[in-house]
Amino acid sequence: MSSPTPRTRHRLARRARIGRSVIATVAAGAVAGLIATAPGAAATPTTLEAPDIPIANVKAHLTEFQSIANANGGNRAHGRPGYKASIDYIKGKLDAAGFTTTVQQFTYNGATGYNLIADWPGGDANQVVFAGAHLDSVSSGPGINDNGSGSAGILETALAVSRANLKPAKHLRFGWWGAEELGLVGSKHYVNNLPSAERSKISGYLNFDMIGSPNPGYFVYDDDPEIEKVFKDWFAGKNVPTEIETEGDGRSDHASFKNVGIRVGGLFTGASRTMSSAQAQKWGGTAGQAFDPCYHRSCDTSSNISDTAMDRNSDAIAHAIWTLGSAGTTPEPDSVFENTADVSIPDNGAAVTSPVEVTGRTGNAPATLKVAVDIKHTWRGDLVVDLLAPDGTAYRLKNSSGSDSADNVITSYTTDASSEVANGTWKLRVQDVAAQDTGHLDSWKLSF
Ligand code: DTR
Ligand code: CA
Ligand code: ZN
Ligand code: ZN
Repeated sequence: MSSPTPRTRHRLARRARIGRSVIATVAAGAVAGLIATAPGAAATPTTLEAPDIPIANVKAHLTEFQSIANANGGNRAHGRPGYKASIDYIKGKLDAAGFTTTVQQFTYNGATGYNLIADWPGGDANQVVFAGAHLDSVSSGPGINDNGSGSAGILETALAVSRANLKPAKHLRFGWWGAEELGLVGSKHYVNNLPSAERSKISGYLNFDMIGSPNPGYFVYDDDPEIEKVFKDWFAGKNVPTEIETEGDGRSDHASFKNVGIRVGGLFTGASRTMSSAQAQKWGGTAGQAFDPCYHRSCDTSSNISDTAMDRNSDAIAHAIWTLGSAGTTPEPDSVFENTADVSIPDNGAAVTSPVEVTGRTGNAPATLKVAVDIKHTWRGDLVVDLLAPDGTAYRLKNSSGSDSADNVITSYTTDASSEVANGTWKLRVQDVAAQDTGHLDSWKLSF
């Protein structure tokens, strides 16, 4: 292959590169691949539409909470039998639906309290989308709106996840808290006992406390802007105006998560404050009346619910779970698998390879697998470059070209590797197919 007079390459003896605490020794094709990974990425961004949450199912849970209160002294308060019966009801539904459930006990005011945590198997364990609601009532009543409504809304959403056999990119977790009415006791206990490494995996906590008020307002927490937007956009799509929840932070369990730096959001339909005439105009409620006139009273029963508000908010919860659970809503840094060891490329000779070991991925490689190469070589037209999948399948990245006399191949390719299992030993194969002009592979990396 005619080529300019090859420059003599005074290549300094390149010591093996020390990269990210692993030393790779230089040898053609027999290199211990260097693995450098950033926190895990998610799978291909897919946001499926959430299903409608059947309001009849939600109401059935509220009816059950009412029955439990009726059978247990009229309430479901911390330390009372009605609370534990509520936990057992929800746990039974979730165990039957395939969730991994955990009951976390704590003691407060001399009584045993319970948190119920339910994990939907699968998804990126490093990105947890968490929906929660307190399950306890005050001792003066059954607490159907406060907070059977939030508890039922996330329960039916969890059951919808199971019915759909959803496989979100991120990991889904649901929580029902004890003793919120006594000072966010259960959720504080959970967060305080969660190692910081586990806290950092929670990409967002969504709180639902009073979402079925009989004279409802539609309030969206104005904490994390991304979570807020997911809710506001959904309501806007339903032509339901929303307002920012202004009853102040600290008023419910999201505060336990926010206080340790976790992004939070949520929905609220109002408590003892009264609806203004402007609000009544936009929401069709009753001006001058409290959003929930039975707040913390014995009349907070299953008739103390707006079915419209309960339905809308349950569907909004499902939308948020489906949306935030998919990839792409909070872009994560790519997982990068890199080998920086130099490999000499014999002039007009045999192909050489350089491996990387991909680990920790689930499923197949993406349809847009990024391959970045850095090859120092005069007259790059001599070179053919392939990506070899763990099963040996070759993906051609670069053909040789007699006319391409420029130096070096420092570029990125994207290839559809979606038919390949992600984990395993991937290789870059480089061959110089023309005499004269030589070079070496400097480094290469795969980004998922
Ligand atoms: N503290 C909640 C009711 C409540 C009052 N303001 C807000 C704001 C946001 C969520 C909930 C609330 C309770 O009594 O459970
Ligand atoms: Ca619905
Ligand atoms: Zn309350
Ligand atoms: Zn509440």
